[in-house]
Amino acid sequence: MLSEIPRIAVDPFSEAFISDPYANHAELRDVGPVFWLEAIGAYGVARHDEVTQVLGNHDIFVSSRGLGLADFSREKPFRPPSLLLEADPPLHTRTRDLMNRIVALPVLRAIEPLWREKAKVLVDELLEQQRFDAVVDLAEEFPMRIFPDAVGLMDEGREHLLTYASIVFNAFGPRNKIFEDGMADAEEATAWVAEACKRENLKSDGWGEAVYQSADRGDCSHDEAERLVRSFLSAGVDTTVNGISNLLYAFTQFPDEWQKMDTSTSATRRAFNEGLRWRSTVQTFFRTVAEDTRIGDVDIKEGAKIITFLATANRDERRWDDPHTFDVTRNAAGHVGFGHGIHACLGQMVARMEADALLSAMREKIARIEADGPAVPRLNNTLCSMASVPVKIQKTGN
Ligand code: OVM
Repeated sequence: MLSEIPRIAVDPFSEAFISDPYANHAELRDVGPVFWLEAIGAYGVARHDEVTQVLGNHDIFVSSRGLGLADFSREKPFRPPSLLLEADPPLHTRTRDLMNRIVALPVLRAIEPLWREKAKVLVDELLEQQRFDAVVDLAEEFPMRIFPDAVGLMDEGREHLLTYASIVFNAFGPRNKIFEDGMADAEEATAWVAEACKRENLKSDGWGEAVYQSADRGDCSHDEAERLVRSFLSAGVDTTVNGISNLLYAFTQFPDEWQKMDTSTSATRRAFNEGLRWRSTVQTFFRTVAEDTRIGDVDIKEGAKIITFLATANRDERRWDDPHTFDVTRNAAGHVGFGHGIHACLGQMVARMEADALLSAMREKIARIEADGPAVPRLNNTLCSMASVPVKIQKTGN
């Protein structure tokens, strides 16, 4: 019964909340297993158990009606829906299988040496300075040096990628000031992305062209291929940029963790996973309730929106020991920073490989990494994003 549901006033898309999301998370977890958010007119789940339950039940908590506050069955989507993110089976099964093959392990293995080489080059450049900005000089720089090339994007205009992604991630929230502020360069960025996804503008050896070759084989239409390439551009850059930014921010907050990580893939992999748990890049995603259901003893009606607080679940003391501590030796497997269930991040192996390459190159040459002034957040309705993380480093061997 509705009256039994805890109702809360917190607005997860207010500037106050987004400027410091972790300050408000305990209330979301503690108020109950499921709650009603007055400010946005949606249900919420913030504990690890309920978040995985909702995400695991994709037939009831559907994606095709949008991953944001808007219900696509009633409101026009902000852009033509993603054929992966904003799709349910059977469409999702077909597009996901196709895209899984494009970023399959053998493909990644083949490209890994190049990424490791590029990571070393970037780290050598950074070592010439003792202080740098871990966001601008590193977290934005590294993915931009490798990912657009892997997709085979045209060279001109790649700077629009970050603008476009921040618009897409803002659009999952309400049309608030954060969204409007991000729309300043929207037209140009959106037009560039539309051009960049066309087959004639993609290089012949990249993942983009590989999607079109799947279409040639009949796995999807050529129009669908264009939209699937758009998914690489939407989800592949800002996510890894902020994943790396947040991880380096974690190291500035827990500087003794750096030495506990060695250059091995098992160590860097663990650290990156723990970084995503401790400070999750994608903070929230919605589902829409496709048929009347229950969570615990709460009745939930068809058509309701429900927001899953992924980042909050990743610090749930019911699931994790000492959850607010960033511990590179922790096994953070089971975190929901990459989501959970059939929609779990398609690019997670790509992201992990980027992080491994970068962390191992850094750890080899850097003995200590510390904050060099206050970090500056960048407000986004969905992403936990950083504008600046100033750091100072000590090289190994001196
Ligand atoms: C897409 C897409 C866009 C944003 C995020 C995302 C986290 C996917 O266009 O498929 O996944």
